[in-house]
Amino acid sequence: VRDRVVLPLGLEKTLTAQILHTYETRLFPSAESIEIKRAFIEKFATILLYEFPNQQVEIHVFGSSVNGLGTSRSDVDICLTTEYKELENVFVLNKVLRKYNMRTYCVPHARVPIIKSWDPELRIASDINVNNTIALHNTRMIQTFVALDARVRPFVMAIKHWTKCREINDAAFGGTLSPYAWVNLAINFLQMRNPPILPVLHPSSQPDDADNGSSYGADQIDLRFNDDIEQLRGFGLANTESLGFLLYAFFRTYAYEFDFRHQVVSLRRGCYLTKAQKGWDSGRPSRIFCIEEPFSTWLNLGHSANTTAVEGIRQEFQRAFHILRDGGSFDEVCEVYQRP
Ligand code: 3AT
Ligand code: MG
Repeated sequence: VRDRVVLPLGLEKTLTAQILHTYETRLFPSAESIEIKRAFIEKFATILLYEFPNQQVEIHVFGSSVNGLGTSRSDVDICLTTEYKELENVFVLNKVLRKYNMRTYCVPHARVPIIKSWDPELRIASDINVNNTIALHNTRMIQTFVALDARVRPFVMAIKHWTKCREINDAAFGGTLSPYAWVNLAINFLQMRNPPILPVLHPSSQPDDADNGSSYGADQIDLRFNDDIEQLRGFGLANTESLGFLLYAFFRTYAYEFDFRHQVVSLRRGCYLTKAQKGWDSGRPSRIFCIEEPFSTWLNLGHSANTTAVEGIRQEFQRAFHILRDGGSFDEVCEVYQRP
């Protein structure tokens, strides 16, 4: 494997062009889709105002529709903030939305309870939570990374696209990894290039690594990170690797180099930690593929994938790597998965 580190220059250039082509023609969100999202937020705000005229309820949009990594088909992730505690019961809002013909269902027992809604008029899906503001911070963190180097957006979107086509991007129903987990993996990879393309944004003082979360409540999370884009701009310029090479190296890394048994991906630190360091070496089935959540560091974003799922994901990395190594195209890599 090691002697295949270099992708022939011709292939690298072709691959870069293919990624950019897919990015520009299929991944970059259309003006129309952005307008639909805006119209949906406006409609939602009107409904809230009408239904809860005496309560202050604020709408915050997070996730891929604002972090720069969404496509035309991405859903809208919404966080409502309010002092009106009754709204924290997802069934309350669920009932309201149904009055307006939204198709909805509740996921009340998730770590973050949400309402999943589909608006048949505007044809748009959304996930709505109430008063869970942590994702607003990690959204701003991802926005910051995306702004720092022109390669980040097409690189991460290409990976998200591949995971969707290969059906390995569904934590809740597919038992694989969430889009957010994949984004963490992709950004950490860019931090670990030599020279690095992306910096570490978080302060080096750490919550106790081996902590299992018991002493950290949601209100005690350290939310600090460097979001000074102007100061950080140009950080990755010493690295001149192309998109094609980066994608090839990404697949190779996770196909053959990353030590799933012992290593933990940490975007917070911009490196790999060990499972032992984090106290994650007990062999639990939720700790096969370890990706540390950058703010809530006791959470493993890979918890949804069990041994079989991780084996399937590794096979996908190997498949993608082999296709590119043998001169195949990005379209072949992203061929829609055919169930056996
Ligand atoms: P799509 O474009 O919708 O596929 P996305 O980037 O919106 O991808 P997700 O739908 O997985 O990603 O999640 C939406 C946001 O929710 C992303 C992140 O800000 C937050 N989030 C998701 N999972 C977690 C988690 N385990 N811990 C903290 N925040 C999370
Ligand atoms: Mg989303």
